[in-house]
Amino acid sequence: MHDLRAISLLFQMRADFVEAQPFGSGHINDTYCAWYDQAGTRIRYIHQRLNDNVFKDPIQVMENVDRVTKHALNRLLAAQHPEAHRRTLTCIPAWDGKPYAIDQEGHLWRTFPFIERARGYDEIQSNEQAYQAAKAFGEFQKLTADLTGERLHETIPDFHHTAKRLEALEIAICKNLADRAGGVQPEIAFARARAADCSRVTDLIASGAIPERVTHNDTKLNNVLLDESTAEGVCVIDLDTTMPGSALYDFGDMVRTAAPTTREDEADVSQIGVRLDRFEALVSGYLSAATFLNECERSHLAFSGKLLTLECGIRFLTDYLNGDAYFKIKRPGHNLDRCRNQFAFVVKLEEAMAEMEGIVARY
Ligand code: ADP
Ligand code: GN1
Ligand code: MG
Repeated sequence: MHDLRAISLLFQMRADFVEAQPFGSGHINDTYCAWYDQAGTRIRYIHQRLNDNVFKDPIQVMENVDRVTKHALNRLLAAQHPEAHRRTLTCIPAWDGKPYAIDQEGHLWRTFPFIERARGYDEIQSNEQAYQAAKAFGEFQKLTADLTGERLHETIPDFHHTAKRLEALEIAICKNLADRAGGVQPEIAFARARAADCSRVTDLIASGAIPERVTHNDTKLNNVLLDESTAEGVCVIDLDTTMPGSALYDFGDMVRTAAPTTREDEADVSQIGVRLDRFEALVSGYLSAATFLNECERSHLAFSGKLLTLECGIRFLTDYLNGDAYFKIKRPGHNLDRCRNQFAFVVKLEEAMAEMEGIVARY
């Protein structure tokens, strides 16, 4: 727990700090919800310490976030949206006017108004949620498509280069830093057997068949806040990886997180299956907004779910072998449970692939 009162003083809050608690279930940043007293009314903000082990250049991350959020707000204000400030993150400036502040230890913090009457879900509850989440991420891609100016920074180079993720796994196996490789031979074999899948999308991008687009790149279900009463997608959050990528990375990660029957760390893999009704809701919601996709992208939507799940499983396995240095864990073996869960879901997706492709073809 950091000293949030001290952090709050770094920003132009215009309200009095009351208290703060750790918040949310993100795997990367340190997130706090802080209550303030603003002239007698309680309001809350999110304070976040960016993970600078994951993001090697935090200021570049904030340059991207600032550009994207200002662009979104300008669009909403131009359209006279009655809830413009609820529909996008907005960075509260620090005293020097920058959208972030650096603490005494040199770590970067940012502050966002808390998006009220909305929430993110670690586990999906309805097809309507899947539809709305996918529509919101599709609309986000539409919004970022007309960002003007320089190319966004690549905040994590090769983030979704799945073949390079497999190479990183091979390096982790060789180094065997935590002496765990002996216990995960079936998982290693599982990943290696799918090497050809790993390079499929990057090859299509290299050949020009699939265009580079500005994408979110971390479209897990809890990175979009849905309205508590209507389920409408209110605000896309966690913009740290918004950068050039492929639409397939975004759709694939929605499938990974919104189409399984369990959450991503369920250890009982016999519980895991594909909800085809959820998948259909994702396709329908996403395509209602992402009207810009080309034929090659459309024909890989079903495959993208398998690819992103495989990639995430490879990343969890790599982190397990490296001694849990990247993802936050809540119990010993957590990354291995996550890896086994993802690989079990890959198997289920492989079994359902023809049906999923049939669903996409119907839209
Ligand atoms: P991480 O990269 O660690 O996943 P996120 O930016 O996704 O960090 O934030 C973690 C969680 O905090 C989110 O899943 C969401 O529940 C919550 N959260 C983040 N920003 C806001 C906000 N502006 N309003 C309400 N909740 C938020
Ligand atoms: C991380 O930050 P969060 O928890 O939304 C990770 C994603 C993974 C996801 C797996 C920057 O997402 O890439 O898919 O965990 N984010 C980063 O749950 O690595
Ligand atoms: Mg997140």
